[in-house]
Amino acid sequence: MPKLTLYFVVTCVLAGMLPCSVAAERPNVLMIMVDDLGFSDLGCYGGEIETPNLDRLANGGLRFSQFYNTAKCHSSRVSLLTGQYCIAAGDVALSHAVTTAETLGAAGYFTAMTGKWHLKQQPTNFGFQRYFGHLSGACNYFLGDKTFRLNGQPWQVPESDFYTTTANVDFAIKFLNEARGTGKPWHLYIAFNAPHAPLQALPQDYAKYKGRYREGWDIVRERRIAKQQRLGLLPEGTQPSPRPEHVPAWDSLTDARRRFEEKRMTALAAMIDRVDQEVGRLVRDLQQTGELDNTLIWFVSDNGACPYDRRSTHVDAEPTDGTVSWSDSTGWAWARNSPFRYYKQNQYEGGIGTPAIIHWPAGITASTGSIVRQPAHLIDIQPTFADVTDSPIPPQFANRDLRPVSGQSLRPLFSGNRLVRREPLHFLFSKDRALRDGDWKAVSFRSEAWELYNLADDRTERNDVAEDHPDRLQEMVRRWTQMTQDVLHAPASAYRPVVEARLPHTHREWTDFSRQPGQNARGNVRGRGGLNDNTIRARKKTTLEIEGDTMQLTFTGEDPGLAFDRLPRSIGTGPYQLRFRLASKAVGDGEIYFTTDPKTSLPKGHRIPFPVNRDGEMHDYAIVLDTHESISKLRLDVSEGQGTATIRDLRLADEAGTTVARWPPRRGRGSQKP
Ligand SMILES: [Ca+2]
Repeated sequence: MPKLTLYFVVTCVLAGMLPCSVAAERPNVLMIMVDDLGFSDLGCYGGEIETPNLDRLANGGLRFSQFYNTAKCHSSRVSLLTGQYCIAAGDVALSHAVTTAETLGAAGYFTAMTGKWHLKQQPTNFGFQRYFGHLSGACNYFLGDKTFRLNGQPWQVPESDFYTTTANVDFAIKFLNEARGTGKPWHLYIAFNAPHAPLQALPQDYAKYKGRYREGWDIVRERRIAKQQRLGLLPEGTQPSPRPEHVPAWDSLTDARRRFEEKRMTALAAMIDRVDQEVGRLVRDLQQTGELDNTLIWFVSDNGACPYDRRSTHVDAEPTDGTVSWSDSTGWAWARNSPFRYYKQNQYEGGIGTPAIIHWPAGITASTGSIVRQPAHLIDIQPTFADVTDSPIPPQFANRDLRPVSGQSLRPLFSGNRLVRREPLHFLFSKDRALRDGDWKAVSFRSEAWELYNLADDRTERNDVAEDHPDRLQEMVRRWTQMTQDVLHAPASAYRPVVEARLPHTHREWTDFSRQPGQNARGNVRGRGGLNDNTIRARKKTTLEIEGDTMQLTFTGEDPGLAFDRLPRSIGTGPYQLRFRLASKAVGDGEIYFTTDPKTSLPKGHRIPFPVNRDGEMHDYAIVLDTHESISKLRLDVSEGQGTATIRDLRLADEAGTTVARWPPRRGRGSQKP
């Protein structure tokens, strides 16, 4: 072997290409990310969907039982590419980070990407020398959209014979052939959009799964859990989470609902099967070119199965061309995240737990087909790539103010060793929060009261032990808050104290099974509200900090304000008065928007301008909202541009002056001031 290396060095020096001696030994790196795949969807994770190619990679490599993503599309992509938590990296702008393509590219790799980008600019602005795909978060699988690009230029989607999952691998193989011509090792990142909504499958794939989901989600979930137990995926004695209140028993559904739900899962299975077929096609290409042995293949999902049931058209048809477009089903999302609780966006295990497969015959010495049971996270990918390809992550980069990488190289796991985690794993997406520290996990549903679980014997988060371990929880919340500030550099609104929990948890975009199939249009369904229903949303260019009953607002540009997207049912019907105290040091007057029609998006609807006293002193306001219907959405803008304002005692009163809603709500258990 040393002789061979020497021969390469000599040849390369003579040819004037010194780096190729290293290149001959460094692995190729293939990163595959799928979109909204449930923890149990793959065969090797308990699923009945046929995924022989991915199963083969797992059996010839390693499979993780505790690999984490960030529970959402764009934030997972940021962490995968940068080794950092999303907000720390500069979010979609990646302004505080370098990507895997930039790191490996600087070390002599040929870099390419296909599929969904979902961040600012284009992959070709972040080190990918080749790119084919869509910049958008989702698109029609057959018709595409206007965001398709090929190597930085707009690309016209063909009018027929197009399907994104297949096109991604067509271009991947084309780019690999180019890479081979350069003699460099390569780094390819494929970001499949499947099985993200719209649920649309190739006819032959859909036909394969027809009739397989007639028994419904209760039975499918039971079978998946039984298979997971056979596979030894989770510790013996793991109890599956029970069916939540918001998912009805399959047997209780109407015939029309069952017909539609069966077809939705048929489409999802077909889309996932197609991903597996395309991965198989790519792996065969690596086999034929002799590259499979020294290619590190890494497969993950960006988040758990999606429960958001926003809009479906043509529910009586089959979704096998671009004219039919269906959204996800909360019932199937529950079954697909077996045995865990909750979904995409939630930081429970059902949201952040992903199948994760690593395959690298030349580099993995741990027993093939074994299960890695230590926690790992997308932030570990970039450090691992840097480690195994000898491509140091640069400490500085032109025009970017880099922040430290939080992930750690997982290379010790490749040889069956333990990884010593330097700090807890931090989770935050929008209002959903969690911290994983050793076996302990603190988690909050949409900034409602913190819960505490010991995952060593309760991976499925069934037994909240917050009341048994108040000191531990308080310390974990303190640590979460400190990391949110010091590691993520998140705005204060991201770590404002949690509020009291409203149980059972609900979300207005989960399937409303009392409606006809297809009638779950976004925003149609209201949550169960109480007096303290709280969904204040700081609009763009607005930062909101809450202290007691005081809301402190900072405006950084035009058109700032507060939105109330989910008003409690208890508000009854109008007319109402919106009452508040306001001290303004910002420019311009105020306006209120409201609508009584849930389908209407503000600022459409009613508008009420009002003058604002801008002397910085507290003044009382009472503005009449003249309607005899029930308001569904409200927006309060107290300024037209930059400045600061303080709002106190904000409440909605009925005609008699009785308060029917107030903001902000009371604080709940586990509140922790930074
Ligand atoms: Ca996703």
